Amino acid sequence: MLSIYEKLSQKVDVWRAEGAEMLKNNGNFKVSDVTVSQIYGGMRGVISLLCDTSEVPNDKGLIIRGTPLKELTQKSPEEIFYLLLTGDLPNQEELEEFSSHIRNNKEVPGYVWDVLRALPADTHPMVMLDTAILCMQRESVFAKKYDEGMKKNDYWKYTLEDAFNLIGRLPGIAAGIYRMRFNKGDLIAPVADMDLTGDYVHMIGMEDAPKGFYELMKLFLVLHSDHEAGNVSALTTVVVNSALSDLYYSVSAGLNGLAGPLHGLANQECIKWIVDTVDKFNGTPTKEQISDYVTETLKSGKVIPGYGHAVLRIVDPRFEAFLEFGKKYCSENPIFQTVVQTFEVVPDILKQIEKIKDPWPNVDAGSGALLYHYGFKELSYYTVLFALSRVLGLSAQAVVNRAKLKPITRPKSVPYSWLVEKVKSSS
Ligand code: CMX
Repeated sequence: MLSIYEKLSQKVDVWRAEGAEMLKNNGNFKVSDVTVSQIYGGMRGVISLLCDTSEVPNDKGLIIRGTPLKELTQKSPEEIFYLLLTGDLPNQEELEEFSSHIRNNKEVPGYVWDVLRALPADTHPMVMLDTAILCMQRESVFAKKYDEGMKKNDYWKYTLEDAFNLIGRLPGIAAGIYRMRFNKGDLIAPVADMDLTGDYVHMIGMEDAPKGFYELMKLFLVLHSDHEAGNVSALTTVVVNSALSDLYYSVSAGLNGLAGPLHGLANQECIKWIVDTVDKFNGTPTKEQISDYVTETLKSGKVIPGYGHAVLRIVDPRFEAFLEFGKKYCSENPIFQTVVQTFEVVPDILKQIEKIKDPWPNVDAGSGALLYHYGFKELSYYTVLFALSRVLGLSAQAVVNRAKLKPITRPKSVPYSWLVEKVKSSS
């Protein structure tokens, strides 16, 4: 059996040879044109990044290393991280060796808790998470080795070492934030040989939660793990990491983007909207009532959270996976029933609004109701869970990018006057 470092070393040689060959033979091959609307429209659809960990075709949804998400929902986050990194699922021996790197890094340094305790009591949990990650930068092995003059060829190894440190510690940090921020009692220490999901459930103090909670957490950590490189959190991480800012700097930066309401915070916004609907109508609302509330929300200038996507043009398979889970474990719950009813109502309304390109639910439309069912009612915490999972993809992308010797990211910007001249001169 090869260790993860040996396995990746072999892959890295192949990836570099492939990249060199591609550049040598096709360096000037034109892949896409960019229109003025794309420049104005947040670079939507501009193909300009290479990302092998996952792809998101608009008619299929998330595919991780060539395998559609639907075939991966029973896997553990450790297996998914291995797959994201290497392109293969691990066998039992490989998984054991790989997981040991995560397990050996569970201990959260005391100064992290001191920093978090010093923050104002009403600090958003995402600020706590990003601050905790950033303050551990002093421990980056990559930064230390860089100072010592490591070779470019080795960047990926120390990025991976930082990734193991970060991913090993994050369940404890995320659990600690939950207990601290919402007055749930003392911090709970990790258990040395527990898997990532089990230890997280243990450390938030929910080991006695009703049947299905462990499975939900495992599913949650798998479904949010990666979504190619163009989304706000991934792109930010890619850009910051390309400056050779280590993983602590880059992941913390990326997660600040995840904290926006149009991105990861949508799970918090969505469950708020669903709970408000149930409160307003004293129980599971009828379809007519939901329809009225959707109209009211749109009229007030707000978006319907959990619906629409910058890339997808179908029901997000991640939403479908959550829906399936909910039907199995909490079909009688009024909050979950409202999610189901909303799904039956909202797409038809959004389809009538011409400017909306995707009327379908995304991952954030269903996740919150399931957490809520298990008594996890601290809504502002939900994006932390998204982050706990997304760090797998952000880290894997960084390791692969360093393995492929990618240079610093530096697209070109132009002023308005340049556009005017360009358009004029071509007419
Ligand atoms: N409700 C109301 N209006 C919506 C909408 C929704 N759910 N989805 C899109 N629109 C609007 C946009 O706000 C935009 O309006 P303006 O032109 O007036 O600004 C217009 O329709 C066109 O948008 P689009 O091209 O269809 O979608 P974008 O690529 O610009 O945006 C997204 C994508 C996700 C930001 C948008 O659909 C949205 O705001 N959805 C609600 C928030 C949400 O669920 N975000 C989570 C996405 C998944 C994730 O990253 O976690």
